[in-house]
Amino acid sequence: MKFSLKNKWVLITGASSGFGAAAAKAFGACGCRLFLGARRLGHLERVSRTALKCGSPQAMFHPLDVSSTASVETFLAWVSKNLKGRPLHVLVNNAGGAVGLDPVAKALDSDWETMMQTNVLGLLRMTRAALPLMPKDAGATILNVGSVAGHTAYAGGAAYCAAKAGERQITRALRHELLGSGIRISSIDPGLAETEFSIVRFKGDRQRAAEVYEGMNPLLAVDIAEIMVWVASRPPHVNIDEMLVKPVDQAEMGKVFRRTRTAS
Ligand code: NDP
Ligand code: 8X3
Repeated sequence: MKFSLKNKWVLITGASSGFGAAAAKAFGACGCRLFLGARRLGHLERVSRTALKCGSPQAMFHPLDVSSTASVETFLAWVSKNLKGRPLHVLVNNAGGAVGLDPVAKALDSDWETMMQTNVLGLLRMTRAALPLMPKDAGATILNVGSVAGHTAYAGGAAYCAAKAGERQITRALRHELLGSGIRISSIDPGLAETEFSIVRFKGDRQRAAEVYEGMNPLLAVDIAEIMVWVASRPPHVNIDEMLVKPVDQAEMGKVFRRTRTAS
């Protein structure tokens, strides 16, 4: 039997764009009440309005920088105040991404540090701070966003692949730690998806970012958002441990089918 998400409280990190913004819409459409966090408040405000239009009874937002323990704690104190003792049912640890595609020999400390701070430490901090608010009964869910990069490795991806492999291992460790609590935990690991991901990776170079998806059909943010909702709405005794989701046009990392341009 499907688990009803109606009126359940859902916290989404990285809700200002991409998968996080699409998740706000998708959970909102299920009647969920939302806590949205990211650094860009203007974007969060727009996402909140859209989620309300989609059917969310409440879509609140607050600044969040997952790379700062103080910011995470302030954010969770705000969540706790607004929950007023009610439980947080779903935590979506989505904030993160890649910065740079340089080989180790040339890469910058600052890029490595950002990737570890967001994808790894941010996820740990958020989970530690949110767990006390999650019900110790059936149906609560933690959804961690991993990547195909956590399953393989590619040149220029050392730190990002390590970070997403870290996410996968953290999810697995938590699966042990949460045993008996009723709290479910999943890693959703997408392949190429056209969001702001590549624009961020290439530090604003939109041309280079667009080339990543040229001639192929990438995943869309909504594809992953729908999967998140599906995972969280399984019957409470079902835990989807890991999901590797790639576009049909991507067989492996770096092995992508691209249609040649037809002359017009
Ligand atoms: P986007 O760049 O569109 O979204 C990234 C989100 O993370 C933004 O909302 C951004 O918000 C937020 N974020 C980044 N750093 C921080 C921070 N320090 N504190 C809080 N929020 C932060 O990319 P995606 O939607 O694609 O990325 C979402 C997740 O999916 C990431 O973890 C990424 O690694 C992963 N992923 C992406 C894939 C892809 O191909 N697109 C494939 C596999 C995994 P803001 O800047 O406003 O803070
Ligand atoms: C994002 C997918 O292929 O750029 O996690 O590493 S990839």
